[in-house]
Amino acid sequence: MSQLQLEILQLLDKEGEIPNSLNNSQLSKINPNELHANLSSLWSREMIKFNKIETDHWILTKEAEDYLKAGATPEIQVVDEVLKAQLEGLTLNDLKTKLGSTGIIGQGKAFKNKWLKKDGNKLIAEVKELPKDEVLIDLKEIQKTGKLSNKSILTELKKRKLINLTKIIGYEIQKGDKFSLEIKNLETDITSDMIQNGNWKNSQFKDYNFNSFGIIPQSGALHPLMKVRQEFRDIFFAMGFTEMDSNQYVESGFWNFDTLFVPQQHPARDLQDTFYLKDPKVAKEPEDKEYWENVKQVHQDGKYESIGYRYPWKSEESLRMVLRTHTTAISAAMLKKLAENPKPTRLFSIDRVFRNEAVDATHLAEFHQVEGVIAGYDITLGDLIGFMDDFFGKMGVDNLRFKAAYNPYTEPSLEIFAYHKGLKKWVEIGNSGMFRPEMLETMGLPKNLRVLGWGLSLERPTMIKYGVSNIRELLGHKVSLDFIESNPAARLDELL
Ligand code: FB9
Repeated sequence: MSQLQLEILQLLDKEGEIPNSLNNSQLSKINPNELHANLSSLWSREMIKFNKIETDHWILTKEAEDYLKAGATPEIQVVDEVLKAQLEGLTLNDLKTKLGSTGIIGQGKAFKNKWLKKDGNKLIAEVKELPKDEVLIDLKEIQKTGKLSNKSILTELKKRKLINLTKIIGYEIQKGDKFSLEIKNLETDITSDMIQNGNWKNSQFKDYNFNSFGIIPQSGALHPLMKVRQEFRDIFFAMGFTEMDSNQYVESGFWNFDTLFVPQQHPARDLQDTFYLKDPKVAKEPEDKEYWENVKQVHQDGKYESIGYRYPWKSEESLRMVLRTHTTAISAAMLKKLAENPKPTRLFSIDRVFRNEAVDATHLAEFHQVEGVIAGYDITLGDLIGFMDDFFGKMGVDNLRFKAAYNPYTEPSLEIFAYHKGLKKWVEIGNSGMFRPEMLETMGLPKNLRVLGWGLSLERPTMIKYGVSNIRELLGHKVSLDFIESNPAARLDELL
């Protein structure tokens, strides 16, 4: 038994009960955690019963303590200086010289209390004598007792960041059914020796606590992004999609842009949007020379009933190596392969992409793109819209809206919107479109095998799902491992 446990039992024996440990001279000095541990030990032997009492307790901030040290609030110090200089008058600069930042803080409050007025650049007292420093008196009361009866003053002082609310924990303690001033050694485990030598008969065993939780085993934890990625993968698989092999982060400009009919002067290809590699700087030309020529022709002169962009297409621009800016580069390679054996197909990928753009609380230079493509004979924009309803419907997001948009590789293109109940506004949840013939027919796909595609990011839904406001809480070196291990997840549809 600890000395503290003995003191608690002796206090109970003498006084019958302890209404609040905070009011007890001995117990009020004990660290709350130590007190709670000792009470729990005695409670587990049914020697005592106890309840936690939480009391609001206000404490002063550093600024408020500085006011007490100065002996007056800034507003009183300001009025005092103005009254002292009443004859020659005091300017704001004089005040700043005399009181520094205290003068700035104080004169605002003094004006608000109508203790001062301005006459040109001079400060004039509206009072004949120094007012009572009510705020200082209240701060002294709070410092002494931790409370103040006037709730509106408490609110005002909290707003001025002069006080903060804490909780102090006390305990009401009574005698338990097995109260005693001594603790019999309770056995916790029966052993084979006790059974053999019969000692078990005169031993007292601690009750088995069926409510205690087992020790949580140390284990790994999936990153929230990987959990949401798996949710999307399950949806794609359930809808008949095959996952693309997307682990190639470096692409040539040819596969990242030219195959997608993105013209070589498109702003997306500028340095401020795309990461270009120094080594290797350029790619080898694709083996399929016919395809290479087709792409060049459709950009430069037009082909497949398209007038193209009519600019001098440069092979060196096309061979520059980039960090892929979208997983649509992979989709292009897979659709080119599909041209060898064209048939209705559903493909998806969820992987990292890189954009050389300004970073902020919700955007980094890389993110995970979720992308789906569906090849089907004579499918239309209506099929795309209907499929988006199905796809997002599977994560509980209904009632979508669509807005005409532009992508170099899809026409028509649509931005996808859903209504966010929390923000009470429509939010963009993705982008989509019908891939252009200049891309598909150039690959050798049959004219009537149309392909729709859509994409969204993995980070945005994950941030919504886990209530993350800054993407750095989710990705990067500042991520808290506790967050990774213990984040409670909510369904996406509960939050949109
Ligand atoms: O993810 C986005 N928003 C989003 C997604 C889901 C969500 O919650 C889930 C439904 C429950 C909430 C929000 N966006 C796309 C929209 C915006 O966040 C946008 O500001 C950021 N976009 C990224 C690109 O920005 C540089 C998100 C990313 C994006 C945009 C377009 C595509 C992919 C990712 C695409 C595409 C595409 C189009 C046609 C054919 C193939 C691919």
